[in-house]
Amino acid sequence: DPYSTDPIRHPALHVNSLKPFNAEPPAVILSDNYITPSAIFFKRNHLPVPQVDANIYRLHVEVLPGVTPGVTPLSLSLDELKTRFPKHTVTATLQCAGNRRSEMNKVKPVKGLNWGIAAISNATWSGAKLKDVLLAAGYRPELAQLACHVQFEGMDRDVTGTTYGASIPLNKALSDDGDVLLAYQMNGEDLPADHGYPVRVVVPGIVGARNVKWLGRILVSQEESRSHWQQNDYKGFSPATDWDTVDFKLAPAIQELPVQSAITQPAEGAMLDRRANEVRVKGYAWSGGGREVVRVDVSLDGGQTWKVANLQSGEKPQPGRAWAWKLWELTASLPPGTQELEIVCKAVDNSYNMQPDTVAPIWNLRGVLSNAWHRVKVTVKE
Ligand code: MTE
Ligand code: MO
Repeated sequence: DPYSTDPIRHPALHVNSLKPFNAEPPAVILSDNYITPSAIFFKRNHLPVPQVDANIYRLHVEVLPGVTPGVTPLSLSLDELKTRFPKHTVTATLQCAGNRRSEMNKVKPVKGLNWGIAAISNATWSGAKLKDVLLAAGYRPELAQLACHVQFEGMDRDVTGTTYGASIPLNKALSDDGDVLLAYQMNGEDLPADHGYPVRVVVPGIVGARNVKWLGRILVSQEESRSHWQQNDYKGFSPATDWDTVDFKLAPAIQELPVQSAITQPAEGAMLDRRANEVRVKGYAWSGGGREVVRVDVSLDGGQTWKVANLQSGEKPQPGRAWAWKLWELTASLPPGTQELEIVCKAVDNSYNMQPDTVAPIWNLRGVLSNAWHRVKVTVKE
């Protein structure tokens, strides 16, 4: 059993799949902490967790091999990665493209893990800047004509020996404001096995799938990663596209994610006590590409009337670098005479992107990019 060496996990996690291990924390506890404790941070593995010996670990970096004669591939030990490059720390939210897939599944069945609203978490990551490592590996601005992408290869393998892989645009990797890290720490400690020990890529503002764990190799190239997950998965399609007509070549790989928010408290089906007179609604909001969430609207009547939620005040992010989620809350008086409330939330980012009101128009066969208004039905007990 290739999974027999997988690490032990926190018992509170809701498991979507055991082998490979995929799990999310209970939604009600997700908003208890701005920084998600690593033990309950959602876990999304496609393959068995590889056992990596940090003492013999090497990170291989190649810039346009075959195109740039004279540039020798760089090979770094973990220690060299830690000591040769300045250490940077970034707080960034990771979200799986399949977060909230279960809501799409209710409209019409989709293929994929049936994630609830908690395939998203927020952590503090520390490591070397990818840009610094690429420069050390021989990248020079003159090569910008030839190179377009940075590919990442994981050390996790399927039965045929194929590794997990993904790529991002080279611009994102080279941008001083892109904050792409080769992270060796999560929340101030060594990366846990499930999160990519000893090194993972953290690409703030970009879909989880490109944040490659157990990083073994980096390749600056003319092409995107040839991996299944870059080419034939993690792409969005029209609701009209089905498995008979889908052509994965026609859609771009998901990179920046759209604006998102969800209600973590109260839970679906909760019973509220009329005598309490009020209801406290909590949740998270986030947008991709470093766009900052500037407002969250909450409705108690299915979207007919709205109130503005309080966004947790934190450090003001620099423009274009809002990598972390915002937790929000609203305490509202219970409307008189109603036994059932439909609580709804929707977020707005600083490009005034907003979430669509319903799921059906954004439904897609793979169940990705599920970001419709989040709706929670609760009852009021007299
Ligand atoms: N990297 C490797 N090597 N193998 C994987 O299976 N899964 C990806 C990404 N990086 C994956 C990977 C996906 S789809 C997501 S959403 C994130 O890791 C999840 O990161 P986490 O498990 O740290 O939450
Ligand atoms: Mo994912």
